[in-house]
Formats: sequence, structure tokens, C-alpha cells
Amino acid sequence: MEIHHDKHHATYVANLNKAIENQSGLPEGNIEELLKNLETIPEAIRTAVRNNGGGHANHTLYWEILMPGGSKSPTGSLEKALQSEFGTLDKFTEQFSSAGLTRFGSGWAWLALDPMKKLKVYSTANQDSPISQADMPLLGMDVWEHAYYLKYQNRRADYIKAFMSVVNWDVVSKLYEAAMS
Ligand code: MN3
Repeated sequence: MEIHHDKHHATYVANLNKAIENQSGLPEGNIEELLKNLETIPEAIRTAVRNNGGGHANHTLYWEILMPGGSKSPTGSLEKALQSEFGTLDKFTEQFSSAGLTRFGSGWAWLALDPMKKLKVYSTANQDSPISQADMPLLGMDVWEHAYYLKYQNRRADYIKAFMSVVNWDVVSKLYEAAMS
């Protein structure tokens, strides 16, 4: 986790800053604005922004939603919404885990809220962010090998199980409630 944060995430930030320095006319504001408006970004740096900006945003969420000993399961309105969308919480976990397990190569599994406020589970390739497809990410699981290789080697399924056991659902529930209000 230290290497993941201090080396991998830091590299995305450094490369994003390098790509956008001295650029004018970029979407104003924060990283979300860049990712939401990729098509308006000059072609010469668009891929760098997509990869490194996505890398930064995705990892920022990843660190926020993980906490050993955090709230173990969703509560309140998120719990109800997950049950209504997926049937049961176990079915949601199954679908989310499977999205991560079946993503070929590098990418992320997501629980995201679409513009119609519907919960969705899917995966993206590389560092592509749900924000770039107008969705709001609530829970993101890094399934790049760098996320698990040192501890789990090729056993992505074991990493996914461990990941699900340290999700801090308080944070995910708060993101959901803020987005719904
Ligand atoms: Mn990573």
C-alpha cells in the first residue's frame, strides 16, 4: 500500500501536472472538470490527461474508501438502494467482485451512480474514470497487478476478497447521500 500510494499514485500526479503545465484554455476547476470534458482537451495531451488524471482521481477515491475496522456494510439509504438494484447485498458483492475479476488486464471495478441516479456496477480499462462517462464513482477497486502482486501474486480473487473486507462503507454511504440530496 505504501509503494502503491507513494510511487504509483504519485507518478500519476506528477505526469498529470507535467501534461497540463503551460496549457491554456483547459476546463476550469478541479480534476473532475478535466475528466468530464476530455473531448475539449487538446489532442496532444488528451491521452496523458485521461490516463494520469484518471489515475489521480481513481486512487484518491480508493484511499478514502478503505479503512481496516471501518463500517463493515452499507447502511441507510445506500443499503436500501443496493437491495433494490441488486436484490441483496451479497448479490451486489458478487457482481462487484466479478466485475473486478473478469476485467482483462489492468483496470478498475466500480459502483457508480449514473445521471438518472441509478446504481451501476461495471469495470473500466486502464485508468478510465466513470466521471468521463458522466457517472459518479462511489466505490472503486483497483485491479491493476500493482495493487496486489506484492502480497497476492497472481491471486486477484484473494485480493478482491480482502479488499471487500476493508471497505469503509460510511464513506461510500456519505458519497451516495450527498449525490442524492
Ligand atoms: Mn493503482
